[in-house]
Amino acid sequence: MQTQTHLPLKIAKLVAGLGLAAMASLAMAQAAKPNVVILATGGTIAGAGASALNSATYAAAKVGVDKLIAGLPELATVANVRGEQVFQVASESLTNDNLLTLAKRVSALAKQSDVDGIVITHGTDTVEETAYFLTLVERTSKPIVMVASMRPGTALSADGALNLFDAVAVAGSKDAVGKGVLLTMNDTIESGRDVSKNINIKTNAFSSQWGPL
Ligand code: DAS
Repeated sequence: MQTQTHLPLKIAKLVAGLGLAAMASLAMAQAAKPNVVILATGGTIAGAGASALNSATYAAAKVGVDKLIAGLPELATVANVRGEQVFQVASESLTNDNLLTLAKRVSALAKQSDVDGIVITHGTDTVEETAYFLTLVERTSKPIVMVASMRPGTALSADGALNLFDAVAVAGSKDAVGKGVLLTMNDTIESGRDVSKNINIKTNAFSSQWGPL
């Protein structure tokens, strides 16, 4: 026969059961989403300035990758995301050693079964060179998506957040498998092999003679 003293225990068991069910459904939801690693190297996409009205005066490579991810909770709707700060520099300062370090980290991650795609945040000044270099040396069909921005996150109409969201969505997409190194900027996906920076004052700075993919 049940007594009232058993009721709290019953409720506790029920709550524990619901908790486990919630944890199980959370785990299933996470398993359904691709795992994307963001390798951060600096650039304007990690830049910060004193005035929202001045998008041209700022310091590049100031905001860490964890802060970039925390500032964009929408990323969790398209992928399970984690970040690694590989460097924190303006891309004109990247050295050949830096490029080798980055390429080795990309290769190592691409071999991991728990990584579906890789995003690399980068400065715009040399992102086309890095994208071309990675095109030559990486041997994986997993998406490798470069991303940059023309305005720091502190500026009005900053373009980094959307570019980063697009990069993560592309890196986690099965449609991007086997497409080589890519660059997402300004609502477009470009081939990392062919893309160039063609203007330095607009958010549509990157294009290739073949057009976007
Ligand atoms: N100096 C640039 C760089 O880091 C800024 C940019 O990202 O546009 O490449």
